[in-house]
Amino acid sequence: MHHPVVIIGGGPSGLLLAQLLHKRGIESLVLERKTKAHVLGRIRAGVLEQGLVALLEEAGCAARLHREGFVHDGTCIAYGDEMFRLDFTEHTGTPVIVYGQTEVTRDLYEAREAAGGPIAFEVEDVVIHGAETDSPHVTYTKHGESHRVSCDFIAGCDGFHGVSRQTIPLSVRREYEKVYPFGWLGVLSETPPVYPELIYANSPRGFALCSMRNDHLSRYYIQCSLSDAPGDWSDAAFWQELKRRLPADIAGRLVTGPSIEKSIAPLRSFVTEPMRWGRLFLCGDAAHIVPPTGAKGLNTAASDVHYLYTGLRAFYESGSEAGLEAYSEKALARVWKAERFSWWFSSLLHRYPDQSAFDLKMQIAELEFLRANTAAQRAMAENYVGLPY
Ligand code: FAS
Ligand code: PHB
Repeated sequence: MHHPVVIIGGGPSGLLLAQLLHKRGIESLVLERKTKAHVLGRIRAGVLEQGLVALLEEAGCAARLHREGFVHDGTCIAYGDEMFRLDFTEHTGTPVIVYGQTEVTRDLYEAREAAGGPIAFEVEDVVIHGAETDSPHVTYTKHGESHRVSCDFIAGCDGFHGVSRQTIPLSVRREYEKVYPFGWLGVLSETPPVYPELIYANSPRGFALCSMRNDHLSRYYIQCSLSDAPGDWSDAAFWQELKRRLPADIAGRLVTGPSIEKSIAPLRSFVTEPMRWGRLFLCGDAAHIVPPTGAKGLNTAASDVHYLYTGLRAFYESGSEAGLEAYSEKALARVWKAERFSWWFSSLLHRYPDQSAFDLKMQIAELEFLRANTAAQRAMAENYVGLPY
């Protein structure tokens, strides 16, 4: 069997690339390790940059997003009982859209199925062969049956724990990592959001984030110990701790309720270079991870997809390999800026175990400077709404 492009991973990166290619008549095969239900059951990102929205529009998958997504012109930052608003649209002319990654993925699956694009679920033992040659192929098993697919290119969209990055020889790969000494305990609850915009909070007890999915579905996070497990936190304990990390007037209006999802995500910054090896191209979490503080994970996966889609389209439509040759350098240039912003915003809002009294004073001084300085607010807004592709 032959497919022009084999896409390993049926998460948002893989599905978005598959749909964009399909719209240009470039067919692909998507290989996904899990079931569709499992992929859709993961609760992850919630904020979309305009660049990702534009790609979803180009893919023909943005109708529900525009119907149900929330346009947010700004966000709030709280510290102690203080809170100020940072206006994205005032500083950049651009808002963000709050619409869950689960829904993005659902819309992409719906488009893939409508287009009749092949997806193999529950695949196992995926192996990439000959990536450094002009005739690579991929083998995998499904329900005990072996498969071999030849292709022109392979897109490694299989996330941090996938096989694609591992296919690039260690002698070629350079990896950069920072592991944060805490995680995020996230709760999804069928309750109205506590505030019409997101609230990022730096409190003496640690970070907290108030987000949402719609008027009746809220998403909250609190910084927690890496030794915590979701089962260690009752709903009552979570709500009590969240309230203690928010300004009193916000805490007083929090509507609590049973959690319908509760999970802990470790925080790390990670980048692998290069993002290409021969005919293998890494996209999204397969190549890089950011702490979710800056809402850059999904959105940086989107810019990778944009660069790879553009390169593949030029190859198939005009025989030009320029876009593919430039892919890794171009994608990494934006990845590193997202890594920096995510690291900076995480450093500003979280409490670190080894933080000195001086370090704390620096955090508060930076928050006060951001609150008062237009240039600082503009810089943050430009990063948050998404730097140019
Ligand atoms: P994904 O990991 O989403 O998808 C990869 C897919 O490949 C998966 O479906 C996996 O099953 C499949 N796969 C893996 N190995 C395979 C193999 N060998 N063969 C076939 N398939 C294979 N980002 C934000 O912006 N905000 C957030 O709040 C946020 N929260 C997060 C919480 C958690 C717990 C995690 C892990 C990530 C979070 N992220 C967040 C980042 C997240 O949204 C990612 O950036 C986004 O899912 C990236 O999409 P993909 O690159 O498609 O990777
Ligand atoms: C979310 O709604 O899940 C979310 C929003 C903003 C972030 C991280 C997560 O920075």
